[in-house]
Amino acid sequence: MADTIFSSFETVKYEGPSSEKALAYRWYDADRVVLGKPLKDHLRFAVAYWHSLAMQGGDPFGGPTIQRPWFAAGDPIAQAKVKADAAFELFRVVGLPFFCFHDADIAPGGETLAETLKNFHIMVDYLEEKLSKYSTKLLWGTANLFSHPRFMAGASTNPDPEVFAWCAATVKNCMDATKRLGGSNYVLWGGREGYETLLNTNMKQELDQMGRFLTLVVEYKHKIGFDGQILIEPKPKEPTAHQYDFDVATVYGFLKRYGLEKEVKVNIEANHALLAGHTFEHEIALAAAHGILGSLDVNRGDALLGWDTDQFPNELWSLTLSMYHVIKAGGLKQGGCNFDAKVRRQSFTPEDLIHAHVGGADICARAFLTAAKLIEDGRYDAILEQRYAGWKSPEAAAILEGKVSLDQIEAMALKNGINPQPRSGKQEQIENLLARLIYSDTL
Ligand code: XLS
Ligand code: NI
Ligand code: NI
Repeated sequence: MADTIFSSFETVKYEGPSSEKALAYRWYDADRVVLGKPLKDHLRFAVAYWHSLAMQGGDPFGGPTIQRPWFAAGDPIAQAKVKADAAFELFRVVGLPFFCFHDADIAPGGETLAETLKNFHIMVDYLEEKLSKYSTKLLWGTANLFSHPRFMAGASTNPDPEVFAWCAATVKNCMDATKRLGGSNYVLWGGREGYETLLNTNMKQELDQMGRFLTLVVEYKHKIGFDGQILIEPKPKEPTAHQYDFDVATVYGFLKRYGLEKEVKVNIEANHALLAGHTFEHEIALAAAHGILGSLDVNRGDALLGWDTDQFPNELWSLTLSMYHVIKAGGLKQGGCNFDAKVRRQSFTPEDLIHAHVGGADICARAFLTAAKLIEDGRYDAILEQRYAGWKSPEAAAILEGKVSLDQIEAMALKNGINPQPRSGKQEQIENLLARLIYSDTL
């Protein structure tokens, strides 16, 4: 096997909470059985190819800070193979079971569509070979329909039908590749699906284009017998002021509008939730309520900055509540937890990337264990149950079942002489209960 910048690192192991070793898992005990199955099957962690292998550390004020052998000049396909060799070694080192990629992360673009697809196919073959030699699997594939200038006015929402066609051809190939590589999901993040100014935008036309595109994707999924989930990743604000897939609620409305709510779910990203003015747990709970919870991009933002900083997660409170709602929704199933997170531009060593993933997986595992404990403990669920207990009465249940009309409810209310009394929402009591569990070291 080719030597890579990660080859000298041992695979990071679980050593338990008391371990002092920096590169060891303290909470992520992959084989520990919780709620009936191993932690690794609940969390299904994935490394993001773009942030870990393709990102060079540039920001609006400065160029690349991250030097990797595959960024040096050379034959682009040969370099893409060096990158893939390193990628699979990184997956081995961090010991996480999945990865995710965009077409543009794994293969260089070409001058034409045909050349771009040719490069892509060469690299998909190469990845297929890698997958046969390593235990890593593919969580999801996706297409980068936002970086190249051809997408500046949109991908499927572009005023130019040739761009729509380019995107259709690209997504078709990415779906074929995802199926071939055994992927569990196919993700669509509409990076350029939005607008900068309404002055040059026909919003209805663009939404209809996006609806048609997604319908084509769903039809093609069935045509090729891909049994993975199709997922939309909501995000507000970035890159355009008005993103069409703003948040879970907006995406659900869009899916309903185009009759796709049974076919498409969501990939929810923590920092996108915050940018939309929500919390991660809000977005997860809402997706679960609509039956469209698909997968998670776990990361964090910086409250002081307010853009998509894509940092590795390290905050326990919100993550624990997020995991609680995941468990309550029946788990992530074919989805997983993708580290859509990047190291900071000063963290340019290969070792920095390993520390990042170790910390990320540990905090998520700890959050999951705490959420499972919270559920087993039962006191929190009992408070919630109690709060809504009134709806269990036959009269109240009949209302929800649509068996009574507005005037019948009025008659019932008068007959019963109802006189509703205020009741405590018990917020502080719940917060204290959660705090004791979340910050306890015995899990
Ligand atoms: C960008 C998105 C992107 C998607 C995949 O903000 O999070 O990384 O996850 O295209
Ligand atoms: Ni993001
Ligand atoms: Ni993402």
